Amino acid sequence: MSDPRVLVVVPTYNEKDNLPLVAAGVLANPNFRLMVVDDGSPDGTGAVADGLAGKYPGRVEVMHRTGPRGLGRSYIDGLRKAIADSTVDLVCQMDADLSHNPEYLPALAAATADHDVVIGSRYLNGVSVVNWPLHRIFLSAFANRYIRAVTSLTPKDCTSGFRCWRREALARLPLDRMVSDGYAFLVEMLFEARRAGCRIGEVPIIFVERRQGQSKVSKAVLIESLITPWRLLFRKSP
Ligand SMILES: Nc1nc2c(ncn2[C@@H]2O[C@H](COP(=O)(O)OP(=O)(O)OP(=O)(O)O)[C@@H](O)[C@H]2O)c(=O)[nH]1
Ligand SMILES: [Mg+2]
Repeated sequence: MSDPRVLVVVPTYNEKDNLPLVAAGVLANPNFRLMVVDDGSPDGTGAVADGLAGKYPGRVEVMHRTGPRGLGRSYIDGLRKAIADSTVDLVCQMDADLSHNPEYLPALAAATADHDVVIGSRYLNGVSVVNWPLHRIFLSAFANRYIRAVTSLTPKDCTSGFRCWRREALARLPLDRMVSDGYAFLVEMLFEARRAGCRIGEVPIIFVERRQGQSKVSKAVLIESLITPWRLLFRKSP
């Protein structure tokens, strides 16, 4: 695929200061477009996204969600729309808090030449995470070992939200039966990707902890990520 057309889907909740920087990084690549999926952020991120749509005509679309918020829900809505867009070859997903440097996007996109989904991975060469307290590194490293042990998924970083999919591979996932909403949603996507026969690859990234804005990691999300691998394992194929 020479010069693939790429749509980058970014879920946002209270990221008004980070989003313009992410947009500039994404749109520095000529064939890239951005879809912001905002969950009615109280800090006005939705309006900032609308402003970016005006600043970059035809290259930024904004989905304003209402009703219950959630990372998984937002991804399902955004990715459905991306899958239906036949002008798109590759669909990327990434966080809006600058932990995922947009400069890695071309490398992720290039690696889809021989993979259906490519993960921007923190754990390929040891641990490449900047500014995380030690307990957070242990938690994430443990979570990944646990997930791989239970599900026998092979990627080193199953909870990374930085990914690039071939659109037609993404279209094979049964998004309508996905059940989880936090990080677990990301694991569930990989689980279903493997089941759908997708070739999963990884490229190394350096992950930098957010500098602005607040973390949304809750106890409920952590508990969900402990339970979900087992749920997936015992879920029958369609
Ligand atoms: N639409 C939407 N986006 C969300 C929601 N929760 C988090 N996000 C976004 O999802 C991405 C990842 O969330 P983060 O809060 O950064 O999660 P994290 O990286 O585990 O935690 P931090 O340590 O705070 O960075 C960011 O772009 C958030 O703005 C939500 O409920 N709805
Ligand atoms: Mg983050």
